[in-house]
Amino acid sequence: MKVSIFSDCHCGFAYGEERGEDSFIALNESIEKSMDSDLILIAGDLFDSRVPRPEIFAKTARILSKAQHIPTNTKLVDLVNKRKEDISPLALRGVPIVSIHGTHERRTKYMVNPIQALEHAGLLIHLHCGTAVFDVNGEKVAVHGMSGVPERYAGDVLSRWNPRPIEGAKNILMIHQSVDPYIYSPLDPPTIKLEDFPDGFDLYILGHIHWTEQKPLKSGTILVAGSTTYTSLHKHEMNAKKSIYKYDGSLLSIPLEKQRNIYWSEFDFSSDIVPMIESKLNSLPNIEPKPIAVFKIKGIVPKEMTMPNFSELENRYSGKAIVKITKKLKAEKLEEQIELINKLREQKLSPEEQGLRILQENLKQVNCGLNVEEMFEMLVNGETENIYNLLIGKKSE
Ligand SMILES: [Mn+2]
Repeated sequence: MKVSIFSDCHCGFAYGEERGEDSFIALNESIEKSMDSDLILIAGDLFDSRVPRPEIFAKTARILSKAQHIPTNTKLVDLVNKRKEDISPLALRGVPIVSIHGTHERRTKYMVNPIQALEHAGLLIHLHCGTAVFDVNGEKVAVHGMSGVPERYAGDVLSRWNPRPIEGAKNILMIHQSVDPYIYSPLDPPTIKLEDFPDGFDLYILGHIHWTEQKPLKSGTILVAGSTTYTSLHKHEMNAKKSIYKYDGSLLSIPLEKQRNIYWSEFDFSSDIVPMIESKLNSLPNIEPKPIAVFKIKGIVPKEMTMPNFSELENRYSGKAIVKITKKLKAEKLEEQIELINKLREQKLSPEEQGLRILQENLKQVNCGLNVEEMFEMLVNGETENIYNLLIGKKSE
């Protein structure tokens, strides 16, 4: 029995930009490297957004469909908290794919998220607080999946679900959350700790975190699956190449060869900062695809010095690398500029996200205790009647 595992492909990330194909190249390589497996597990954030445009959805669907052309002896034999009629027999051809949805794909329960849409299309099996048991040449594998929920509810959802290992099977538990000590964003603190995972599973898979790690946990092993491509860049991601994993009782990591190399440098600001960056850039090998060169600069810019033109530097070397220079610099006249840039960056949020943020702020003030995300989705869909009923307590969520 061989199970392929990967996570956080973020298909559609930076679509139309220089790195716009990277996510699809990574998914394609992940599927191709899974052709000798009996089952494929995806631990959430297959897509980069909740409503991917048709070009992105179709491209992703087409890549996934390749797994259906490879014959296997994998059979679905049992389901817990999942309806058989929701699974198309088409999804059981070839190497079946089981996926949970992640934070980037989450929509309210009244709506179809893109992972559910792929399930409707017969391309995969979607789990949320449910279990699918497979038979592979007489061996049983039970996949237990909890999709991404807002961090503040995650602990409750997990304990209410209370998954139990299936006897006589290899038991794999897959979730997509921050789990202390694996925290994706300190602004969104976790409500699950590693020790809160239920006992008795062979493998615990954690999506959401874009760097990778594995270590013993309880009766088994935890795999922090990491992402298959670079999105926002995190220092921990520099430690290992982007990979998929294969599990047959033990874990094997299979590096993705087509992902970009990444180079990470940190400098303190000084008068010769530009030549320092240039010399680092000049030393990079000329390779395809172009590597990503990240520079983090911190320190204080003396009053008499003008700020070097870093974007000129990024452009000048754009033939050789994708250069990302980020600054944490202090200088009086800079403060205002930085504030403006931050505001501009904020404006890159989609109108939906902007709206959600405003609604969140307003509801925080009235302290009404309603689920903001769900309410916002309903607003977007013009379901004002539902909201009104919720507000006057006529209908429970
Ligand atoms: Mn992610």
